[in-house]
Amino acid sequence: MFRIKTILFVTIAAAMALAACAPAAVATEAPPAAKAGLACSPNCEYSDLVVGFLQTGSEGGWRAANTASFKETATQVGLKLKFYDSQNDLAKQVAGFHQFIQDPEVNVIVLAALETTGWEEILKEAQTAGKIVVIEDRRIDAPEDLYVTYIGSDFAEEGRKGGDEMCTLLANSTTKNVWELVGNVGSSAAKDRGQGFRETMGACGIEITNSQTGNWSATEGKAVTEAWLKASKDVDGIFAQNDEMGFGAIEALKEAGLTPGVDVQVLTFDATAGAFKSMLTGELAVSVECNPLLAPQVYEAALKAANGEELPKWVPSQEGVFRASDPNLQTIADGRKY
Ligand code: GYE
Repeated sequence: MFRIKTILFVTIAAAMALAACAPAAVATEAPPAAKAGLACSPNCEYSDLVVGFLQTGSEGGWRAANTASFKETATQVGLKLKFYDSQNDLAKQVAGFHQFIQDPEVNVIVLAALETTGWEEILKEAQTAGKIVVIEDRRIDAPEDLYVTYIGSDFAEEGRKGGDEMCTLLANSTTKNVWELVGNVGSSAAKDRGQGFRETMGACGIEITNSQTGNWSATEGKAVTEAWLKASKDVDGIFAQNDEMGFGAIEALKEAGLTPGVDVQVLTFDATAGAFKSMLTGELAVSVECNPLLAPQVYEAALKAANGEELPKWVPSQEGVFRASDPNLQTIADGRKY
């Protein structure tokens, strides 16, 4: 909360200074949207939407697929997309949010939140400015009446699935020591996957004996695992909160003379193409799917809101679990879009 409040104050001050010098001519034709839909309601079409998308930044295969989904679908449906790369920096994401609130052309704002907390005030500002706000990918802790809907995964359920899968993987292991590679601290994906895994891991006596953020990256995932391996090789499973950190851990295990899939079971989340490649070698044991192709549902929700329709506050994604032990894995991999 304090982080975003400070950032907000600085940003508003900067924005006011900026607004003072911005040419009034910037104002374009799109009128600010009414609370219950846009001015074109109830006959709004995708061509009436100008979407400001606040992406987190670029982390790995999942994020690249998510970004591509927004850019490609915008072209397909014929809406104007203003893409903002927050470079995994919360201050930049807040500044971008402000920029879109002040942009008269933008009538829809889509947020993939870097952190769950601190969004209430800026959401109120967006609402006052008549912007339609849709939350995608990561949930936030804010009153639901401040945004149209959240479209994204049940990360806690993914975590619970992960705990169940790790129990199966370690069924014949006398010890069940698991190391956790966490996503960016403060994000809902990281918090909820960790909480969900801890809800089900107890069923088979798993213990998390190391836990640290690898910030969704293969490089950091490898470095963190290397440091742990220098201290001890007493590990039976790696719970990596995304594919990339899992790939890094696999490299570290091999360089330490351990065989992933034999000595240590590695489980990840996302199930990107890279995960299938690694599962087909047997190095990665399981990947719990998280669907990045969310743009069609997000744009559809924005259009419905533009036409004054009420929407359910959460549209959870449909997702599965993929295992190296699956005899049809190659066929499944051949049919994947990301
Ligand atoms: O698991 C990870 C990405 O928010 C679900 O963010 C997303 C996560 C995904 O960096 O790979």
